[in-house]
Amino acid sequence: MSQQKFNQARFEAALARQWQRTGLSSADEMTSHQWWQALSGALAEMLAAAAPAKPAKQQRHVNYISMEFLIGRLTGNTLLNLGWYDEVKAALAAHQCSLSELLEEEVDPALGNGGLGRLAACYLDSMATVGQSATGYGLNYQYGLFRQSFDDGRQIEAPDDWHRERYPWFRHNSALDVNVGFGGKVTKNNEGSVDWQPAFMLRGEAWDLPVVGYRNGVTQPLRLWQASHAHPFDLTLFNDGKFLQAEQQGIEAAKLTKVLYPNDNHQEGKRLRLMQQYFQCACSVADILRRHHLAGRHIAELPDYEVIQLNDTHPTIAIPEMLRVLLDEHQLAWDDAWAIVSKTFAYTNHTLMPEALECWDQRLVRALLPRHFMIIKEIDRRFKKQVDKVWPGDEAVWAKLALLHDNQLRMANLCVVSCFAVNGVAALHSALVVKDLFPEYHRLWPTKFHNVTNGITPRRWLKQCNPQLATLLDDTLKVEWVNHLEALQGLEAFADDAAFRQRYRQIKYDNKVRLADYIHRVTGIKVSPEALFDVQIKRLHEYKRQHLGLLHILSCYKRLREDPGMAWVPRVFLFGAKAAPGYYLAKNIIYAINKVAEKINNDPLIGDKMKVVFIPDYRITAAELMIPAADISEQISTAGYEASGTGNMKLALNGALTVGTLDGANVEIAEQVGEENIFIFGHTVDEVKALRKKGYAPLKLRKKDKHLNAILKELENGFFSNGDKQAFAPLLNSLGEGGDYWLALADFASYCEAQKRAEQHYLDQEAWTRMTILNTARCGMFSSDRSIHDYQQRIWQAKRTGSSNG
Ligand code: 26W
Repeated sequence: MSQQKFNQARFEAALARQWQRTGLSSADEMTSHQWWQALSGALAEMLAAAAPAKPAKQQRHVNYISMEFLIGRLTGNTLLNLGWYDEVKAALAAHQCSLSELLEEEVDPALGNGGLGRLAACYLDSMATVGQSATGYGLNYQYGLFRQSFDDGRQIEAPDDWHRERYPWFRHNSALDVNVGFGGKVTKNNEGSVDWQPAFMLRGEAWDLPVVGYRNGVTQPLRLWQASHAHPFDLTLFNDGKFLQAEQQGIEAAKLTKVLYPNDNHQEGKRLRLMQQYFQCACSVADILRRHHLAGRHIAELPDYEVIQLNDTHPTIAIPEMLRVLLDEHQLAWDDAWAIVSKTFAYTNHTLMPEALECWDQRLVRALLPRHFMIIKEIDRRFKKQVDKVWPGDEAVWAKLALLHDNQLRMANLCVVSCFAVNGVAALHSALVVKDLFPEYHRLWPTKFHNVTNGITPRRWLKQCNPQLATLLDDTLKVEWVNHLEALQGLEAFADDAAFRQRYRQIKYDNKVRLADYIHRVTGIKVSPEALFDVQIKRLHEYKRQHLGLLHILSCYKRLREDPGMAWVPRVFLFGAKAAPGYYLAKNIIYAINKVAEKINNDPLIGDKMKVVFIPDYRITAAELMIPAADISEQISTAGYEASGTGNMKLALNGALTVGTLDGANVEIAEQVGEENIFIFGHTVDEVKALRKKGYAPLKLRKKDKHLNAILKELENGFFSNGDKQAFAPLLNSLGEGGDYWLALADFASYCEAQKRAEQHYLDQEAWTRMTILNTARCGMFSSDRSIHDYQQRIWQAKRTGSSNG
C-alpha cells in the first residue's frame, strides 16, 4: 500500500469537531492540553475512517498477546509514521500553535514495565511497517507503572493515572465486547459433554489504539481489554432484592484492569494477576475466533489463517481457553481440538531466571478456572505417556517435564508442550534455553526451538528521538534507511571523513546540551555537556548490576580525592531505573546511588570532574532524551542473565559505545560492530558457572583487593550517609555474607579496566568519533523489521509439520 495523503480540509474539519465537542466557542479558548487532545482526536478520527488492511495472500494473521505494551507517547510518533508532521505543523502554526509544544502535553501511556513491554510496542510498529497483518492484544490498565520520585534519595511510588478515559487515541467498539466467566463448577451430562457454569461474569470492552505503519497506508489495532461488569450487573440478583451482591460484581470488575503489576522478572502467585491473565486471554481468543467465523472459514482451518504469539508465559492460559471453546462450544473431539491448538500457538521466552518462571498454585487455578484445570490435567496425562516412551520409568525426568508438579502448574512447560514453536530472544539466550532450561524438551522436539534476536524500531529510536542525526543520515546516504536499516552500512565510507565526523560529533554535543537542560529542569543539577555522558538505563535488578556501576563511581571518587591532579576525563554518570515496590534490596541500591551522588555533586574539590545523576521517573520519554546524548552505554549484567537487552541496541545505534559483558545481545552487538569498537569485560557464562561451582568467596576477594575494600568501607562507615552505618546494610550484606550471587566483586577489577580503556579512547576524539560512527553504521541488523522478518520465516509463515505432541 502507499502512503496516505494528508488532506488539509479534512483535518481542519476534524479539528473543528473536536473543539466544538468541548463546548467552547472558538479554538482560541483551548488550553495547550486541549489542543493536544483536539489534534490527536482529529487524527484518530481520520485514521478510523481508513479501510483496514487485508493479510497478503498466504500470510497468517499474527495475534500478539502481551500483558504489557510500553508504547510511549503516540501523537508525535503517529505523525512521523504517517509522514504528516510538516503539514500538521504548518496547519497548527496558522492557529498560533506550536506542534512541538503540544506534543509535550502527552502523558506516556506506561502500560508496561520494561524490556518485554517495549519490545511488544516495537514489534507492532514493525509489523505494520513491513506489512505483516497483526493485532496486538493487551489490557487497558487504569494505572500504568507507578511514578517514581525520590525523598532524601529513597524511591517513592505514586499511582500513574494516565487518564485513559480521556485519551484521545482510543476507540471503543462495543460490538466487540466479550463476556468472561470465573469460578463456579463443571458438570458432565449423560452424553459425556461438559458444562462449565461460572460463578460470575465480567465484561471485556475492546479499546483500540491505531498502529500506523511507516508511510505505507497501513493502520492496524492494538486492542486493549478493559473490564466492566456484565449487563450493568446481575439482573436476577437485582430482582431478588440482593442489590449489594449484584453491585459487588461491579466492584470486582473495576479492580481487574486497574493496575499493571510492577514486577519485572519476579512472579507473585496473586489471584488478581491470574484473573487478569485469564480475562485478557478469554477476550482475545473469543475475538480471534469471531473474526475467523465472520470470514466464513471452517474451524479446522484456523492454523492456516491465524497464529497466536505468546509474549512470555503471561498469556499461556489462552491455550486451555482455546481448547475449552473447541471442546465444549464447538463439540470437537480432543484430537481435533488439539491438532488446531498445537498448530496455532507459539511462545517467546524472555528470561531464564527461576523466580520469573510462572508457576501457579493448583488450588487457585482449580477454584478460578475449574474447566481449564481439567483440560490441563488431560494435556499432562497424555504428555506423560509420550515421556514414558522415551524415558521409561524415569521419575526424575518426569519431575522436570510435568505440567502439574508439587501442587504447582508450570506455565512454561504448558507452553513448550502445546506450542509449535518456542524461541529465545538473542543467540546466546536461545542456546541457553535449549541447553539449560529445556534440554529434555529439545530432545523430544529438536525442530521446535528457534532464535529470533530482538530488535528496536528505528522510527522511534532514531528518526524521532534523534532528528539531527536522522537528517545527517538522509543527507549522507541519500536513500530511505529508516525502513531498510542495513543501508546504514553506507556510513562506513564516511567514518574517516573529517567533515562528516565533525557534524556527527556536533550532533552528539547538541543532544547532550538538550539532556543537560532537562537534567537541570528536573533535578536542579548542572552538568557540563563537555563531559563524557555515561548512561545506565533499565529496570533496577541485582542481575543488571547497577551496583557494579556504583562501585566504579566510588572507585573514581576515591582516586580523585587521593590524587586531585591526576589526568582525568570529566564524566557524568547517569542512571534511570525503577525498582519494583516490594524489592527492598533494589530500592536500597537506588538509595545508595542517590546518597553517593549527593556527596560527590556537592564536593567542591570535585566540581565538574564528576557528577552523578539519578533521573527520576525513567520512562520512554526520558529514554528518548537520554539515548541520543549518551557516550557510554552500560550493559553490565552477570553473563547468562540478561536474555537480550534492547537498550543496548538503541544506545549503540545512536552512537554510544558499549561497556558490557558477553551477555544477551551484547554478544551480537560485539560481532556486528567489531571487538575493537566495544569494551567487553568480565566473566563469561561458562566462567560464571565454573566460579560458582568452585566456590566463590567474595569476602576473600575483598580482603585481597585493598582498593575495593576501602571503597566498600566508605559505604559501611557512614561517610555517604551522615554517619548512618546501617544505611546501605542490605546492599553491603548482599555483597559480603550474602555471597555476592551476581558476582559484582568478581567482575569489579575487569570492569574498572574496561572503563579505563574506554577513557583512553575518549581522549582521542577523532578516533572515538570514528568508533561511534561505526557503531551506527553496523547496527542495521537490530532493526525490529529484521526481527519480524525472522519471525515470519522461522515461525509464522514457515511450512508447518503438524502437531508435535499427540
Ligand atoms: C511474572 C513476573 C514477570 C514479569 C515480567 C516475569 C518476567 C517478566 C519479563 C519477562 C521481564 C522482561 O521484561 N524481560 C526482558 O525482556 C526483554 C525483551 O525480550 C529482554 O531484552 C530483556 O533482556 C529481558 O530482561
